[in-house]
Amino acid sequence: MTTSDRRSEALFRRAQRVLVGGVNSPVRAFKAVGGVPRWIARGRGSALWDVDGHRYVDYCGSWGPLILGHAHPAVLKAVRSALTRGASFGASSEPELRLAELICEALPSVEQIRFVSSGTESVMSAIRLARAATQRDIIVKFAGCYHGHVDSLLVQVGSGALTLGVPSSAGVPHAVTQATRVLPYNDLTAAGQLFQKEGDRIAAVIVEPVAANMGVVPPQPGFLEELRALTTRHGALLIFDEVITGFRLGFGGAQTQYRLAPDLTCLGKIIGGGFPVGAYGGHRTLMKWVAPLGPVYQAGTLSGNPIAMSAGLATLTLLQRRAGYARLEQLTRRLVEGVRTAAWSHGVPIRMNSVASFFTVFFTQEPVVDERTARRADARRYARFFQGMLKRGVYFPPSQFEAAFVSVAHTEQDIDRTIEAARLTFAELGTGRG
Ligand code: KE4
Repeated sequence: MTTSDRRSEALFRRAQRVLVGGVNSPVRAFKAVGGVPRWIARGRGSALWDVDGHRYVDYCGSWGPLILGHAHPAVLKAVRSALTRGASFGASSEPELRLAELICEALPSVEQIRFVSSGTESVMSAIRLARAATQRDIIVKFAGCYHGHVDSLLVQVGSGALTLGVPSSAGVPHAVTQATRVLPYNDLTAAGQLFQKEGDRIAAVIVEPVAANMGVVPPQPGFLEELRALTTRHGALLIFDEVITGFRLGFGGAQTQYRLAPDLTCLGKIIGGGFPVGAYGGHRTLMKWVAPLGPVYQAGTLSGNPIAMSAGLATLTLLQRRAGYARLEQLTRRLVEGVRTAAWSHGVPIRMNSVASFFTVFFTQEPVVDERTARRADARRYARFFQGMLKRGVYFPPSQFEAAFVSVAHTEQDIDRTIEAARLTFAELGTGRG
């Protein structure tokens, strides 16, 4: 720790007395990258300032919600105005209706939605709905995909039977994961074999249409299309977890980008503009199973909270009007190319997977197409890269297995500065000093 991290270090030490691990979400503890987790004083646009006064170009973006950047004036204005009318009513108010209408207009497969307060809640609810609507139990997920801390999805492949899920977290009974199957991402052979064996018992397949939680791993051509065909053929539902890709991969999300219609869509992050939010939705014939219309119970004190709804509405309205996606993707492409060139010119082999405005720098020479190849990347070298960038004023996600995000607030200068920081960091890594 340098003296310049003194306040972060002091706050982190104090926090460990009253907050588990000093954090409210594990990845923030910097265990994967080491060093002192930076405590943030404020953010604006593409910049973060920590409590020791350091400024960073931010590519963590609060893990995805801040596609407009920090403290966007339009979001601040909407939230300030909403706050003057009260924070929460436990009753319906117009912002939730207007945001629902905007989302249903943007996503062709979504006729009705239900707001909740996190991505985890949206996934948990969608799974319960899928099981009820199909009267089946088995849920299929993909290794390396993360869908929130839903008990039945905190699984890894069990030994022996290739697809049987076994708990990957303490506190999750085996009984809860017995109806979960785990397949390799991008592996249609394995998917076909599982459906051949158990297709008539599968309630749903849930997939990140572009995986981002093993680092960014795009779907290979035909992967999503075949999942759609398999689920349709066997009477199972297809759930797109678009908590990250929703309104990130263009205004219509991955389902519009890939021209596919999932049966259910899970959303979060961007639709709340940085406030606690989640949503799940689909065709009204499916959604009618959910209380108060149907027998699937799901509820939430702060679901549809007017402040979060107002922030989401301001965010999506601005995205819809300005459609800054082309510029976002151009900036991201330039950044990815610049970082890749910097690495290879210093003899540091990396692979960069990027889609739209999110990407991952993998420290490996082989293509990263699933969790197995992602896990072969050198996470220790990523940690040194992370620290090298951090000391040069660039804040990447503190884990090799996460996505970095560009926002509409990022400037050409930010990109140039990031590429220069990468060049200096790779020079260090190339000599083994970093
Ligand atoms: P939340 O419950 O954290 O709002 O959303 C869960 C979730 C669901 N689906 C996908 C595809 C997700 O990426 C997430 C959460 N993403 C992580 C980062 N990859 C959140 C960061 C954290 O856990 O601190």
